[in-house]
Amino acid sequence: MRIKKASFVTSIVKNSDFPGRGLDQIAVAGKSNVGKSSLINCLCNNQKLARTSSEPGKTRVINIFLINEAFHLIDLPGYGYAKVSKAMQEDWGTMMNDFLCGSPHLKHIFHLVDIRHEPGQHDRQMAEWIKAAGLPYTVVATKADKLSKAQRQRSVQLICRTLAVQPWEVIPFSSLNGEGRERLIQRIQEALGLEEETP
Ligand SMILES: Nc1nc2c(ncn2[C@@H]2O[C@H](COP(=O)(O)OP(=O)(O)O)[C@@H](O)[C@H]2O)c(=O)[nH]1
Ligand SMILES: [Mg+2]
Repeated sequence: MRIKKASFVTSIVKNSDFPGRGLDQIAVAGKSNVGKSSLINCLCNNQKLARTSSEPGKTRVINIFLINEAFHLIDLPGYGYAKVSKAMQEDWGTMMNDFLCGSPHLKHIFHLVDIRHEPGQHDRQMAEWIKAAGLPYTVVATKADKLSKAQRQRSVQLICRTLAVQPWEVIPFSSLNGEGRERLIQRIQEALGLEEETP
């Protein structure tokens, strides 16, 4: 599959606010600042599509993008930002669970974690919710460009242990140099049951 066309559709607070024309959905979840918007821009080859920020914690809405007129790519609100109040953290939990359990069109989740850090409490929580909802997922280890090959291997092992996932469920990724991009597109293709394109 090639991503030929990508556009912003809308921002919502609950999935039920978005009829979505019955199109399949692929969602991107992870901590604030982990690189969700950058990943969406990298997949779509459009640096201006999703707004990225060096200041974490800004996105409290679900942003929806339409890809190839065929499916929706969904930028979920980031979590784990220290300055957010307890009430807001709880809102996040409700929002996430509504989303994960309430969308029959949701086909796959990319769960992003920073390759440099051990996944934290919120990451573990998110992983549990995804598994509990029975959704197919891929753990994406972002900012892979920041580590050497050897460091990276150790990090992926730590991520696997902390989130209780298998190494083949983790894809190292860099939005800076595009590493892992093809594998993610492959995952999307499989999740949507699309045919391989003949060149
Ligand atoms: N080196 C590097 N920086 C990245 C990568 N992905 C995101 N960033 C930076 O991390 C910051 C947060 O990225 P953003 O996509 O806004 O994160 P979000 O809050 O999860 O949407 C920005 O300053 C990005 O430039 C990556 O793969 N490599
Ligand atoms: Mg973002």
